[in-house]
Amino acid sequence: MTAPTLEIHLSEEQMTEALRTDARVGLTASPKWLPPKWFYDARGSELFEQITELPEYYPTRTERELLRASAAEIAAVSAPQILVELGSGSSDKTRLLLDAMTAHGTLEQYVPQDVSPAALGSAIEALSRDYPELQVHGVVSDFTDTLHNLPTGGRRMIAFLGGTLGNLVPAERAEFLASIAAVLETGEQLLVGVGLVIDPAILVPAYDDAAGVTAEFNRNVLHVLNNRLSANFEPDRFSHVAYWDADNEWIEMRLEATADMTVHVEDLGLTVAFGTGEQLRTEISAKFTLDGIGRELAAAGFDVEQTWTDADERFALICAGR
Ligand code: AVJ
Repeated sequence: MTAPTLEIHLSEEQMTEALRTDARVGLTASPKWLPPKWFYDARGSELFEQITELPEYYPTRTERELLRASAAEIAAVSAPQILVELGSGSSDKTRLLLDAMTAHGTLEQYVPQDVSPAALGSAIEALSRDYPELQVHGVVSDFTDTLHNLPTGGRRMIAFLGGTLGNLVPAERAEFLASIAAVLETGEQLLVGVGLVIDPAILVPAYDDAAGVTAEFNRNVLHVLNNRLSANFEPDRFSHVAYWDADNEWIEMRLEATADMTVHVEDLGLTVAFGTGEQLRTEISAKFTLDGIGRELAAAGFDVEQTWTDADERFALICAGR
């Protein structure tokens, strides 16, 4: 077995610097907002893993079943030597692809990328134990800048699963998909998993579970600001809001101030006032129609080769080629 390697492309200092910029911009904007990537410190990644087990949170288990049903076909049509996964987290579902691709006999290298060193470190240890023939090389970075350092030396597939594409706003998505298309060569593919537009009665509870795990995950971004930037947020004085924006076809997570508050962010020398009822936007999670995502992929320069959906059409897995 070859020992897994971990490349830190985003050091703790760079990460804090990026958070400083995002916090300065987002907390002084009106309305206030923060990018969703800051949920994922060790505790946030752990809370996200708990979300994936919740009865209301259908995306993970739906995508897992789609991968189970399609992995052999994906391995046969793409036959990659290198699988790069953006936002890999625990890489748990990806094992279905790794199983199929190693059984198919082509896969040599797996390159998971994630913003959380804690999640990635434990994922690569477990993976290289369970896939001794595979070279496992983890990359800690922001997924939007991983593409500059894409591995070469074999046919590649880039997997972007879990509906994470939906955490980008449309303009960011267009730019990101085009940048993936730009680094892939003819015959290489993108495998993308996206949530589909469904009945809000099912969608909203997936982001507002009865046990309150998503609420705690949402408030975790305030703990991250406290820990990394010496802010003094009182997370328990913010309530969790999951709002379905029907026009934009996305879920918005927000944190609502339950009282008038003044928060100090020491590292920024910034004082921020919240009025009672004021909301801070922490995430958008866009849902797609098959036509819509097909158009976005085509605009970026991809050909949709194959699409898999579950029987209830809640989630889609799309294989798009260059
Ligand atoms: C799996 C990261 C895309 O948008 O569904 C889960 C994260 N946010 N519950 C999603 C999330 C709230 C999530 N991603």
